[in-house]
Amino acid sequence: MKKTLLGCLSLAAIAACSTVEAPQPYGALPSDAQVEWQKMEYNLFVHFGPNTFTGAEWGNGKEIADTFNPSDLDCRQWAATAKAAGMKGIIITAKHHDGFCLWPNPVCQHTVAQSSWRDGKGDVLKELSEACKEYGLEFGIYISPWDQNDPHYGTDAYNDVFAQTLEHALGSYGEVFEQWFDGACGEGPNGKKQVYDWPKFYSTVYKRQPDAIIFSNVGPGCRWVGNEYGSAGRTCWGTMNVGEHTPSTPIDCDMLNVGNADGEKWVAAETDVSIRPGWFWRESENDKVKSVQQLLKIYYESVGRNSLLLLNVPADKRGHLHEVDSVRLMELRAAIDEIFSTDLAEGAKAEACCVRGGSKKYAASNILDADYDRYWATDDDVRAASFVINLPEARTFNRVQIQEYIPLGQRVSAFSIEALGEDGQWKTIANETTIGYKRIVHTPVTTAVAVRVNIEESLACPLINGFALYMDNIYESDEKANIPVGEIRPVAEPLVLDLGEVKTVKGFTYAPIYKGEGGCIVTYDLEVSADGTSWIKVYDDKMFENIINNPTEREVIFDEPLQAKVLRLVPVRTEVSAGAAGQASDTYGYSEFSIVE
Ligand code: FUL
Repeated sequence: MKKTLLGCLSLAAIAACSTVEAPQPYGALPSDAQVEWQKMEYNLFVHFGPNTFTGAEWGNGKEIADTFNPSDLDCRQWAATAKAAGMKGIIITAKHHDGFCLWPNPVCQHTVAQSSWRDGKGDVLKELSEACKEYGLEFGIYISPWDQNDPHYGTDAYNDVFAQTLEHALGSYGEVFEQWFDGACGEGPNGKKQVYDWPKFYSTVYKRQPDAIIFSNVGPGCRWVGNEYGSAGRTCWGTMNVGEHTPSTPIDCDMLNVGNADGEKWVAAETDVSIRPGWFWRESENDKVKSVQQLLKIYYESVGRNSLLLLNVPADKRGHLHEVDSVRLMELRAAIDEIFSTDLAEGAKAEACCVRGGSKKYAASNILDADYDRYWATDDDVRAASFVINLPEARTFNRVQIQEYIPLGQRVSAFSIEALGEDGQWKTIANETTIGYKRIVHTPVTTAVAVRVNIEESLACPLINGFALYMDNIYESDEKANIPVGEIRPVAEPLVLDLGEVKTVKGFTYAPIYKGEGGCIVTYDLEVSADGTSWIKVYDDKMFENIINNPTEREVIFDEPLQAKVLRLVPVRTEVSAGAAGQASDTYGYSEFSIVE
């Protein structure tokens, strides 16, 4: 008591001793589980199933159970790799669109139990959940609602089968941190239409896993980022107006990418992207694993933009993460460690234009301490404010990391960063919009003795709990890496490739344009000719699986090599992405149409 009284004698401490009310939460708030989920930052996605053995991106549900036959499944290798890569959890495709279950699902006849793999006694979910426990990783499950095998699909009965499937998968393997609902459905105009019972699915998940984060296009736990190339919006709100949308209704992908200021629900963006062009492993893509440069770009555009990165590394036919991919993950880890190992704001002192009630509890120094739950705050009516980080000496950096205290809501909508040079001049080095859980801003290489962050607009009084400076000498360029440029064409104009002479052709490749601009060819006819006048149809209404969401180059190899002088790729169905669903478009983009010799 005596000590407290003495403390209050100093003027500075008077405010500390008086009660300053804590800031009120603002807008839609994350649950504790959502905050913990966001803190995970970087997780592993593993696509594995019959497609691993057939080379398909989307199976068709007609694969026999024996198709799935890993020669040496080793989930401990996946977990050890994820752990060493710095990831916090693993999500496995327990059931993809082909309907095959990687666990013995009692309500389905198309599972590991019907296969001869390990005499029908194998269980990937069991093995992976145990490996996750052993390595201290969270375990998550992807289950596709779209099912091309289940005989009930397209009828009400399927909703019960699907709910029971969820109940079994989520109730049998201990804690599940995330349930992933894929929104894709490639049935096409004549396909089966399923009216999903989403409320039933959600309640089934929560019954078994009350704290699970449910992923779908629109949450309720977290939302899809709106693309499969690994980029959250430069403006990225954790909140969004979900409105009447369900996970299976078409939705504006730009809205998913950016979210909504003041959005009615907290559904932060999850950035799912594959380390390879496709989601499933195939031999032909062993040399197409993304480079460290490409992965760093993805890291900055997801973790650095208030999103969680879910990086897919597919398991191969052995049931291992392939060595090319695991080496790349370690290279990425080493790069991230090097970039972020030294906080150049170390030893700095923070000051702010204004502190909530003049109270120490909300002082600018909270920005620099390591305690997540201590933050700098201003008075309630403040919408613009700044803080200065005074460095102990001139330091050189090109990354500024800022964190907002999201448990009380995301607030900042515009901010700038200035640097004080050794010449005594302040210079603006960045103008940005949102911060959120974590924002890593790229700036020019800057040498400064102080850095000032000006919160220019905030929906409520700003709350900042983290700041750091880094120097990245590894990432080379902000230019979009390997983005194909091309042409947008009307559907009526097929792609024609004249080889000039008759050649032996093993197959062909088609690449759309980045982001699927102008749409993609989803289904096509392929015709070949030896003279340019008489044509043979090689494929009739064949599909580039998942191309609208993942508009990467596709290689199609014919069953037998063909003799051809001219090839004609005739679009049948062209679509633009509409949140994992497709909407017809009357144009399509292409950046490449070439042969495989
Ligand atoms: C998409 C699916 O169609 C892909 O096959 C993949 O699973 C990806 C993560 O989601 O919508």
